[in-house]
Amino acid sequence: MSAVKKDRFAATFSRIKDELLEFLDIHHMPPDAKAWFQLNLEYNVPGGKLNRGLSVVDTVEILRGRPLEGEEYFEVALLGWGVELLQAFFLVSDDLMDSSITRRGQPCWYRLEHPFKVGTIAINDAFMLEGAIYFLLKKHFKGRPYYVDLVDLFHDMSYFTELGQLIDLITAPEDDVDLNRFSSLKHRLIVVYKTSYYSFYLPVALAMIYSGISVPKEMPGLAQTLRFDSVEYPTNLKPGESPYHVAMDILLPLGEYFQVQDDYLDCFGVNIGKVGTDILDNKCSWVICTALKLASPQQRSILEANYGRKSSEMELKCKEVFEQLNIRQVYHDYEENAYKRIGSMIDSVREETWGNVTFRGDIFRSFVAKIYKRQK
Ligand code: DMA
Ligand code: MG
Ligand code: MG
Ligand code: MG
Repeated sequence: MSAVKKDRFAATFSRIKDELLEFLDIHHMPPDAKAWFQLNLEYNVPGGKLNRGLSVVDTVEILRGRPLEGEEYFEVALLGWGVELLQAFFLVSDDLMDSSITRRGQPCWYRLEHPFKVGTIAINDAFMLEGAIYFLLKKHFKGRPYYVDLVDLFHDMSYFTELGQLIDLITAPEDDVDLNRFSSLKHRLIVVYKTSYYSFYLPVALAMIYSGISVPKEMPGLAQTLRFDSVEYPTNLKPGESPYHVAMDILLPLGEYFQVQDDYLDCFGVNIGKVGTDILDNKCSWVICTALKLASPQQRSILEANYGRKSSEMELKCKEVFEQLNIRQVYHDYEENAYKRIGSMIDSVREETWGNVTFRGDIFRSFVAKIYKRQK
């Protein structure tokens, strides 16, 4: 991805931050509160890959067929920062719930000791990151015809993500390992809800709403091509009811592929900016679901005895079984397959023009290019 594009997007953060902090001044918040929120924003919002935020800008530019400039660029970037704020809200809470150690190459926010001890105040900090989204939307978009569509979309995507986090967490109880709970279908349900909606569909749908593509009476709730009773995918797109339906049909499976990468890197990645915790946390990850399909009864009992226990020796035992089962190779095959399958869905997208914007498959190609063969 072009570093210039990322730098241009990143440069708009200081104005976003200033607008958020100004609100605390207006409300007579004391200097220590302002300093706390400022660090919360600086520590948790801009330090990632920024793919989600950049995708909003990229998508509007592809729809319009021209680069964005000036205030128009800022408005679209602001929607992108909305997605990044939502991501920060989810990550701060996710790290607490997953007992994670590091994130983006630094200690997780809840573990911060200096300049102040964060601990469980991180819960309120997460809520404030979420609140910041709606403050910004109101400030910049209230009164526009599509304001309520933007707000609704952020609310819906948040709720779906929370459903996903719920099933992720209750499928991974701390003191009750039962590998029978895990399956590839369960995995799909978890990852589509906890990751695909907010990471993939949200940025594109925001860009479409902003660009004036009319919102159908019923926004899609679930991709028509995605099934939860079979791991097979239909190979061709059914004609979508609206471009929003087409987008969801492609982006939910793409998000599933992205989360499979995240699960793989949790176990096998090096320098991914975070320490993997899925084995210790008893998570229904792609790695364990795949291993269970291939394991002999003996290998399965090693996994039964060592998965989901808070011990790094036991974690290593699980990794040994994963190596014996050649999970790395299975992953590379999965990736090639997913890449081809999603590519052919994108090829079948029909171009459609709405006033001065054209909905086309290139929107999705830029997403695939951002994640194919990613190492972190
Ligand atoms: C990611 O799940 C989902 C959300 C909503 C943050 P995860 O725990 O696998 O993410 P990570 O590996 O980044 O902790
Ligand atoms: Mg996590
Ligand atoms: Mg998690
Ligand atoms: Mg993970």
